[in-house]
Amino acid sequence: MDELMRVMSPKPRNAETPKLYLRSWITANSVFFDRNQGEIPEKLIDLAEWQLSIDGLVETPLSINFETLLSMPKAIVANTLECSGNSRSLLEKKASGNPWTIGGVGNAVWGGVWLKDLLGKAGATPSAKHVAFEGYDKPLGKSQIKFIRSIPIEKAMSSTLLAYEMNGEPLPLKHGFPLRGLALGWTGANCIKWLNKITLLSEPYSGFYMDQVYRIHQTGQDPKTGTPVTDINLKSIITQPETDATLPLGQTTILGAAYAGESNVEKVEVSTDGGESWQTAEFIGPHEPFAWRHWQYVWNVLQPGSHSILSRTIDSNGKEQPMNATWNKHGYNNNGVREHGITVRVV
Ligand SMILES: Nc1nc2c(c(=O)[nH]1)N[C@H]1C(S)=C(S)[C@@H](COP(=O)(O)O)O[C@H]1N2
Ligand SMILES: [Mo]
Repeated sequence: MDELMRVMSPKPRNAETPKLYLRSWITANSVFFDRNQGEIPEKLIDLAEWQLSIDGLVETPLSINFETLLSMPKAIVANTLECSGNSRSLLEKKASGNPWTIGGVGNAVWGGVWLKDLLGKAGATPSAKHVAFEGYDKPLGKSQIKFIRSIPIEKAMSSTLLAYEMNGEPLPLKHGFPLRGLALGWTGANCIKWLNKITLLSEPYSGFYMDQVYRIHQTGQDPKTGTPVTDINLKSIITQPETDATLPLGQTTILGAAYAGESNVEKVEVSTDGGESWQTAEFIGPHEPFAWRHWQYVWNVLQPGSHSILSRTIDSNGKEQPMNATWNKHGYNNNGVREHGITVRVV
């Protein structure tokens, strides 16, 4: 098969979506970014054998089969998923991890069941404060550490979907077939693929993927003392033109997307003079909670030469996208306006 993605590592497979495919509101399953710590299972698991267990601090431990899941009320929601490390390579100071540009993000319409409906069946006990998720993918490397992470029970009960469908199709193998967690508006690390085990705990799950990584911390700081990555930071990206493109004089359409995790994108502004002046962009396409908003700005360029284009967004709470990102050791949550600027040459 032709490779449409920008592959950063083949095993584990880590690949980002090229800008071209970020121009559509729905990111097609075939070009949706791939982020894996372990091995993508070799083939689709037999649904007759698959089970999801729910135990720990519950009144009734459960084992749910796929048929039962399908018989439960189905929810369909749009949700933009972004890897915590997305845009890391755009930081001025290098940070460790996969060198994502802007393509570690995508938007899909997911179908599944609300986690709260399942937790309702199992009955969370009052001491249950965190919900841990585990998938059946095999870890890679010597350490053999499984990708297990937990989220607070409030998030689990309010806005977490267990998805078995992605853009109207069964969840593709590499995106977690047959079931994945989706903490809506939260970064990818909170959305466990190949999900088959849920455990209710009295405190956050403790393990490598909770304590050593996915925390905002500085060099020399104990990662454990850092803040865990949760909801996606307010951010806008430019998807057209390409960086360093050569453009003719006259009208050029600048395209992009803006997203705000659990918040609502209110406004996007564009600068074509490196941030001296700003114009309001026009929204295009759907507007759904937890999903990005696409925008355009028609720029009438009268001057040949090099131009610096920036975009910035504001959410409904009046929060502004920062001009520069806050650096941290793993380069998580890079949402800087300057870091996401592009340069074009007009002739
Ligand atoms: N079981 C499992 N779930 C996982 C991961 C993983 O390696 N194993 N990677 C996580 C990370 S860091 C991200 S960003 C998303 C990526 O989801 P995608 O590959 O469907 O885009 O899956 C998350 N869920
Ligand atoms: Mo991620």
